[in-house]
Amino acid sequence: VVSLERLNQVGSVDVDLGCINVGAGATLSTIQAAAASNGWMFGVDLASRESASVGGMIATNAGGLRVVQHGQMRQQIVSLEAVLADGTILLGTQDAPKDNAGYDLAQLLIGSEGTLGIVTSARLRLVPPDRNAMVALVGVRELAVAIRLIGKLRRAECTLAAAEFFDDAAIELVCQHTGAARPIAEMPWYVVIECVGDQDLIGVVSDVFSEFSGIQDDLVVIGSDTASARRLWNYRERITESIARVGVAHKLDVGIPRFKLDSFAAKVRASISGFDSASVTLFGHLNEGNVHVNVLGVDRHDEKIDDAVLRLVAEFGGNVAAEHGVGRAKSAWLHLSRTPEELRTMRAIKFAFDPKGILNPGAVLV
Ligand code: LAC
Ligand code: ZN
Repeated sequence: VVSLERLNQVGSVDVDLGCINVGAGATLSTIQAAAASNGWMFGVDLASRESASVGGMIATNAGGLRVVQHGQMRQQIVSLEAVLADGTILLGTQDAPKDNAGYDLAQLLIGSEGTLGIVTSARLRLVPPDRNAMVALVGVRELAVAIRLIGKLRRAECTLAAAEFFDDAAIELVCQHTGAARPIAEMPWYVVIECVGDQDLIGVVSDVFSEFSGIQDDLVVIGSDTASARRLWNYRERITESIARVGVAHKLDVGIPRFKLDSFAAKVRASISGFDSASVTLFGHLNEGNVHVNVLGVDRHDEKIDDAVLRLVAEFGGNVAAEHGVGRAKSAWLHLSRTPEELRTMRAIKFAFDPKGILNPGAVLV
């Protein structure tokens, strides 16, 4: 076991270039604070910002709440330092963001879940901070409506910074756990959006909503100051902890073609209702079609439910690991989203980096 916890150095922000060098053990919130105090922002945000380390975020290509605006970890890396299986150190210290000098080894290591090398430090790209922000929570009957809505917001006079969805089971658990009141009448789905920019954001967003026949006025709540925005975000950010209070859930983190989300949700609920005492909560990242299927009430070692959900994902042309990685838990199902040719190529890469198979054995590829 290798712990990188003490590699937690956070370098000074290069204020002109918008970059920062950090050790793999630095936490996301430390990096966010360093960026903010120098007039910059880090482009990735996660609900687990206090505990997530940058090394883990790189190893899993973490996504989180702002992928629609700034992309995943993959898009935030200028260069990496990594140690390979035989002790070789790859020093990617150059500061030339445009770089086609051979294969992109850093991008290959990002998302490889520690199976190709151990990332020890990184030079991160920072982004300009958001100006004004406004948050809205919207109730919709179908996710297809919400997808068309965010398509309009992405073309409006503001920047769509986040678009997160959750079902009624999720909001019910959050209200029970946190004591918060329901923000609007009961609906099949809720979407939290955040828009940023210099404009009159409420005006821009209200115009988009009013042109949009699928959205009723009484199903929209707007948070324009920090406190009300935080209150709306809590309905989304506190889902995971609210589920954990009830029990250990089976968590399937999957990607579904976006206009098939409604039919996927219906099928997955029907499939889970066939398991005694199982209950399901669906939430996730709308613009990426990334659904977190959380199933409670099933023995934690019983993999039948995982198998049923992941096979359904494959039928929908989705992927079995959208942002939490494959690890050991999902490796048996990787073939559902990858062709034999892709798997063969992945095995060849693994063998080239780690012929003895000592790095995170059993993860990703079985
Ligand atoms: C989230 C974590 C579970 O989106 O990925 O809240
Ligand atoms: Zn997520």
